[in-house]
Amino acid sequence: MRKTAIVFVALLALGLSACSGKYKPDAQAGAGDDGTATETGAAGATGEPGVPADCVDQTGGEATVTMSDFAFVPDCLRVSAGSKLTLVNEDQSAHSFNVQGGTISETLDVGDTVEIKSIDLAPGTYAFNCGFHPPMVGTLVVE
Ligand SMILES: [Cu+2]
Repeated sequence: MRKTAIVFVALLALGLSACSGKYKPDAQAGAGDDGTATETGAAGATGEPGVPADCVDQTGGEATVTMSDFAFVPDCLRVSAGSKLTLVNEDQSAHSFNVQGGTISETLDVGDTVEIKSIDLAPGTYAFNCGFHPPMVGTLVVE
């Protein structure tokens, strides 16, 4: 029993040293590659300042924002100017949806759905928020 354990430990030590010997050069090469790729990707993907890279694309003509757990879902969306926007309050509290500039301002009670037939905003990036809950904020990108 004891012999087996010693052999096992010895093999483990050999395995670890072999791994760590190989690991270092690979890790350094990988880090360099990753760093370069990330920088290139970020510059290419996020052309607009203040717009998260994971902003949800809803430019197909119909967009939806849901209010849930005191947050907007999604909290960043891309829409086409003139398209329909549906607001749904699935939360246990009333919320409002106010777009920067005041062109869209809606208050939704619990369970309410509001359809805005046409997003009449010039292309650009607009902040939106809930007037009742300051942490509830989002970004609307109109294309
Ligand atoms: Cu709210």
